[in-house]
Amino acid sequence: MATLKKETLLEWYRQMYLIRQFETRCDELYREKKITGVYLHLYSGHEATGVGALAALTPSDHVITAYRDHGIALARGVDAKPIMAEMMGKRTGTSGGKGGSMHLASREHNFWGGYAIVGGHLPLAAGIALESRYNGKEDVVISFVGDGATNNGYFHESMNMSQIWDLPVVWIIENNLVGMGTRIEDSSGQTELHKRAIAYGMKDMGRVDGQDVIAVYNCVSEAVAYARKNGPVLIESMTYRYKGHGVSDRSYDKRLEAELKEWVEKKDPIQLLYRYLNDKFKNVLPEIKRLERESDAVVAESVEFAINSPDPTYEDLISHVYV
Ligand SMILES: Cc1ncc(C[n+]2csc(CCOP(=O)(O)OP(=O)(O)O)c2C)c(N)n1
Repeated sequence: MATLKKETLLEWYRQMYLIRQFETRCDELYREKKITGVYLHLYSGHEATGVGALAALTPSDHVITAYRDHGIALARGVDAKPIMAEMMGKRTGTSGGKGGSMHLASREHNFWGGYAIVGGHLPLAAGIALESRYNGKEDVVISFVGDGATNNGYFHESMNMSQIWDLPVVWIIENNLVGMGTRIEDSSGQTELHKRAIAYGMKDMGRVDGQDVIAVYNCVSEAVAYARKNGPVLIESMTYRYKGHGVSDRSYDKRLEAELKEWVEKKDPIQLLYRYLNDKFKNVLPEIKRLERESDAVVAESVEFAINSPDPTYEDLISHVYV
């Protein structure tokens, strides 16, 4: 395994810190009713999975995910300003303000969303990979999927088709142990979700510590290289959701407080990388602090931009729609 440069690790730290700050600010803006809508799903706690995985891709590869998509968009390099504007339903948002937080997307970044229907994006991931394979391209698709989606039909159909057609997809299950309020052991007979690969004859990459950005990067890099040449693989990234299912879900299950505390105190992905950087490199702290200040400014500017952006017009409302 190649040794990772200090600059690379600092860049990952910057991205993870930016995502955390962005999500924390979104939470506040929702309470202030500047971001509206029924749901807003925060990525806090999951940062190392998104950042480590996307670091294994090239710009021409593809990314798709479900509704917990803000962190994925940021890790893919989408500018924070149009993301925040989309949260507020503004015209300058990534989807012209018509999608909201669950429907971020950027063609320029080969980032295809952002989907609200659980598992609904999985056939799309297979379709994007089919285009790549059919046209003799080398591009790979990373498709994130929640543990709660692994028992629905979209999941089974997409896994199966991707294997039959040797499609270049890296399926990454983000196992945060719960789908809304249902624990994985109450919804799955087999709780080691990576083992689903066996049923499809697919390469099973096993479990990875989803809080360790380096471990995620190493695992996904190997998976991407395999998928580019051979076909699909399945990875299960073990992670944890720090907030309720969505920000309107304030009733965090009290029974989970001890579990949450344990993950935050012992396995926080940002703290783990912070400690690693400080142990490994001399005098890295000023650089870390500079990145934190810059990221704080990026978030503040994105809020400013979004607040001062115009609402969509009536013409916007009736454009880009089929019917
Ligand atoms: C087809 C469908 N069924 C049910 C829902 C309601 N729903 C939204 S999120 C969710 C739980 C999904 O959990 P998981 O896939 O583990 O993702 P996480 O929220 O943990 O990121 C459910 C049941 C939905 N949006 N779509």
